[in-house]
Amino acid sequence: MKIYFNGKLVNSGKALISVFDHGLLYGDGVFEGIRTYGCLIFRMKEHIDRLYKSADAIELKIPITKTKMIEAVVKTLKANSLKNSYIRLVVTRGVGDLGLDPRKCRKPTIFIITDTIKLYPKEFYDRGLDIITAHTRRNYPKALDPRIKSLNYLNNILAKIDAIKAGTEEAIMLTCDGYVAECTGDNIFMVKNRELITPPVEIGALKGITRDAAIGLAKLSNIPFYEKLLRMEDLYSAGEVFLTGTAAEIIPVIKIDKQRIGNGKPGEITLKLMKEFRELTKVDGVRY
Ligand code: PXG
Repeated sequence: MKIYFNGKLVNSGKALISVFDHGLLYGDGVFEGIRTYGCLIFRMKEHIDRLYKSADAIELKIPITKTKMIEAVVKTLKANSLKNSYIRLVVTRGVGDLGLDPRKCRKPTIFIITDTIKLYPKEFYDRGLDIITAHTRRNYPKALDPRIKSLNYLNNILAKIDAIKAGTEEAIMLTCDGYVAECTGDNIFMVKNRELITPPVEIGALKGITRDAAIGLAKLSNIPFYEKLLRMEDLYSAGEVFLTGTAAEIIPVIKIDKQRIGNGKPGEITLKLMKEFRELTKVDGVRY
């Protein structure tokens, strides 16, 4: 497998990070997870824009232009003859010394991994997910804004451990004030009285590319949509709940904390959006 590593394509065994890289020492860096459907890179521009925004937010200047970055992604995909793949784009602060000082890192490290994608089994989509509320709260936005897709995912990993211990696939993370934020690697939506509702990202959630796509599809179908602060009680009493994410796409949730959601089956609006999203993945993106 070829990896793009600081401007060159190298064999995976040669794509090695220094132990002094601040991405490793401090989680000081940003990343993106992008998907290709056939030879279409889904919402490539949006992912690249979010990467540069995340970098900006941590005052990390990516040394190549967005156009060069897209070329690098395409080059890596082609070198691995991949279709229907997963792209991991990573930019770290680079090699520094053992101190925190980012000024010691003179050159950001950029690497791109393209690989096959690991998906939830089909029955999860047919039946819906059974999830829990994590004990771990989402990062406080004024400490580390969850809108930054940084390499520091320990907050999410701790919540993922909560999910694993409970025998579930995902966990809902609440803000420090107890409002629903998102899941460990997915955004969350509910449907009530045929209205679609999701928490605003400002309270502490990633502005998911799939989230935006789902909102766009709902608007096209004239499904009333709004952002609102949600408590767990709102989710428990929802007619439908679903998650959105690059890997998961749109996936129904039928149980939260052992409580049945709606009639315990994927809901009508969820199924409609799932179907429309799959159509969208055939046309929305950059071809290579
Ligand atoms: N919230 C968080 C915290 C995420 O990490 C999403 C929402 C959904 O965003 P997108 O843009 O993908 O719709 C994410 C993204 C993984 C994995 O392996 C998960 C994500 C990204 C990359 C890998 O579980 N989640």
